[in-house]
Amino acid sequence: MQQYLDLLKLVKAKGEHRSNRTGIDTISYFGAQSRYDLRHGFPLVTTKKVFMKGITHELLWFIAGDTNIKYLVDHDVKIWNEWPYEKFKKSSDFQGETLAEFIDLIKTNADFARVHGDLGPVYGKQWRDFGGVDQLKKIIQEIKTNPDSRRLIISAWNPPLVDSMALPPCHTMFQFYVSPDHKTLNLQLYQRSGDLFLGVPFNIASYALLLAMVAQECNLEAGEFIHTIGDAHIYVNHLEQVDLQLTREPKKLPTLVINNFTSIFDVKFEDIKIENYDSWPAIKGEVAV
Ligand code: THF
Repeated sequence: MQQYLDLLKLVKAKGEHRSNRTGIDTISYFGAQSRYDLRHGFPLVTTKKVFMKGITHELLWFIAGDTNIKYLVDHDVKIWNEWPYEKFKKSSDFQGETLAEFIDLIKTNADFARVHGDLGPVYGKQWRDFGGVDQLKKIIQEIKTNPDSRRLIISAWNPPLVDSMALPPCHTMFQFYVSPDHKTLNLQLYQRSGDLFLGVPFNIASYALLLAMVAQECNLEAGEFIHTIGDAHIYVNHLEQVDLQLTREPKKLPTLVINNFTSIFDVKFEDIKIENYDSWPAIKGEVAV
């Protein structure tokens, strides 16, 4: 995964210091593109340990059309916890609960989870029901029947609904491209904003897994994942972690194995395996909310 290290280096070298809504400044570079060929291995960052379990659950949660963090919480995936908690703190039900107490309520109280665990019409909703359109089903059908199409697009950016989402989508739209010989499937993502240290390793692995699953669904080989990022940034409180990563030599990429595949719509978590993942140790970093 030299490409990921090159991206970190590019932003450090050419980025500009910029402020934003979170209060933690970034070094930002506008308009970056990286390419990952799945035929060379599964693109899971090796210069720190990446939590693939969380990535897999999150993707299955998107595909299911779910927007409530309860599924993630029940599977001990914490990456979305802060956003509903921020919403809850502003609600009339808030009585000074800590984040841990809030998450415990989501786990144990179904009514509470229904009301306070929802993120609004985020990714899952838009992929499966964008104003009544099941984009994922429709595009898979198009790939199968009209592979030369240049309209194989799925958008999570729904302007009338953006303000009712807990967080407007970062990965806003993606497009598939089938090779001229109709053998290989490629995917390009346009991500409006990318937190290079925390989010981007998740995003790369997530879309690579999505590409692999859609390819399998369509009887195609998974080719390139092309990652285009608008505001590609490093939070200033992640600079030390980034420098540590840049001292580490990338390791050989792992391989993805999906067992018992029948359809992308009923893949089980247990059937998705990353084999031979050899990584450097984890590196902690605070998420800006
Ligand atoms: N907001 C910010 N500031 N950064 C993001 O990456 C981000 N996301 C999603 C929505 N808003 C964001 C949430 N995705 C982690 C990883 C992905 C996230 C949020 C947080 C994270 O903290 N990862 C740690 C710990 C993982 C764990 O063990 O729980 C890590 O070390 O990877 C981008 O989509």
